[in-house]
Amino acid sequence: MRTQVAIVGAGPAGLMLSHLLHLQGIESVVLETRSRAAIEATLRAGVLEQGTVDLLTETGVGERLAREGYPHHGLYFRFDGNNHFINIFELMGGKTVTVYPQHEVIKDLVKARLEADGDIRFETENVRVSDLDSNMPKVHFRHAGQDYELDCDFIAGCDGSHGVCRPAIPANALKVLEKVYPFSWFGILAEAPTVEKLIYSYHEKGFALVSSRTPQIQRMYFQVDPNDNVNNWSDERVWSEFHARLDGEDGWTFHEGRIIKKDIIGMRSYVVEPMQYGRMFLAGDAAHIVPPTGAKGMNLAVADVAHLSEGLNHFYKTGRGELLDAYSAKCLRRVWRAEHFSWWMTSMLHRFPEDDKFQQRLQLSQLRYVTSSKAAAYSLAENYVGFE
Ligand code: RFL
Ligand code: PHB
Repeated sequence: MRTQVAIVGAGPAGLMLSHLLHLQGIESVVLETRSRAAIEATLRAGVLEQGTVDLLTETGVGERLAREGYPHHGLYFRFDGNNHFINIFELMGGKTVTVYPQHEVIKDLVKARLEADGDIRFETENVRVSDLDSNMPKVHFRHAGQDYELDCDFIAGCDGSHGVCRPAIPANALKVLEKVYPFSWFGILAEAPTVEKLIYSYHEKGFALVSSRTPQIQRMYFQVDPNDNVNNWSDERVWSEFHARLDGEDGWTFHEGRIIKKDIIGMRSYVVEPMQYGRMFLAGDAAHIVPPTGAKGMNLAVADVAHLSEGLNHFYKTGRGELLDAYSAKCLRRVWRAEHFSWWMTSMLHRFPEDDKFQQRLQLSQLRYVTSSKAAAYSLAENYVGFE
């Protein structure tokens, strides 16, 4: 088998890359270990930056997003028992974020690829990459009971944080930079009427977040110990924890409803440098992880593959590799901005085990500053909406 670009992983990075390459007349094959039903049902991100929305729209996969997505004109920070609004839309002159679940983006991209006769192999096994520093790298895999060797010009490692591409790079060719946070997020999905804004809450008992998926499905999180277990949390205990952290003197509260999912999400930052080895390029979570506080992960994945597709297009049009050579450095500038923003949001909003009253006063002072200074709010808004 042969193709121009072999793409490992059908997450937002892999599918969007395949879609962008197709629009430029470049052939690709996407290999995915899970089934179509599984990738279309996995609950992940919710918040899309303006640039992500624009790219999906400009490339013809934004129709349902325009109909079913929820542009959020701002966000609330909740502290001192009150909500404090940051009007992102106004600060950014009309740019904003949109809530549209990641698995809906996946459905739209899979549909677009299959309608264009794109080659996506679901449920592949034993995926392995080789010959990365030659001009003809290979991907080996098993599909529907048969073993294949896929020759290609380039490999895109879009296989997430637990994939096979990054570990195939010799350790001495990569720098790994990592930070693990001393807490996790306990997340729920509940059938309850949602508030139309995101609410990031700081409380002595710890961080909480109110988000949504649809007007009737609420997504909420609160900070827990990283060793905690979903089974420790009955529905009653979950709601009472949300009330303890969210109820305040302003009388604002949220709706309770039937809890349809509970999960615990680890919090870490991780970056590999460079995002390339020979003819293999890493994109998305395969190259970097951010804690979810800044809502950046999927947006970074999409930004990476936009650069990668430009580099590949330039290569096939001109035979020159300078944009591909610049790929890693270009992506890493944005990645580190997002790493910093996510770390900053996380540090401002969570309780750390070593916190003392001094630290808490600093966090509150920062929150008051961000919600009362136009300069500070502007800085937050331009990062939240996506900083180039
Ligand atoms: P993915 O989505 O993990 O996709 C990788 C795909 O590769 C497959 N795979 C393999 N395929 C073939 N061979 C192998 N050996 C393979 N190994 C793995 C996997 O099955 C999978 O289908 O990576 P990608 O494409 O880089 O996308 C990254 C995003 O999924 C991730 O960054 C976001 O979900 C992060 N994130 C958020 N990002 C945002 O931009 N906005 C948000 O609001 C936001 N909220 C979140 C989030 C992530 C969360 N969790 C669960 C970590 C909220 C949460 C709770
Ligand atoms: C979500 O809706 O899942 C979500 C929203 C904002 C974040 C993280 C996750 O910062």
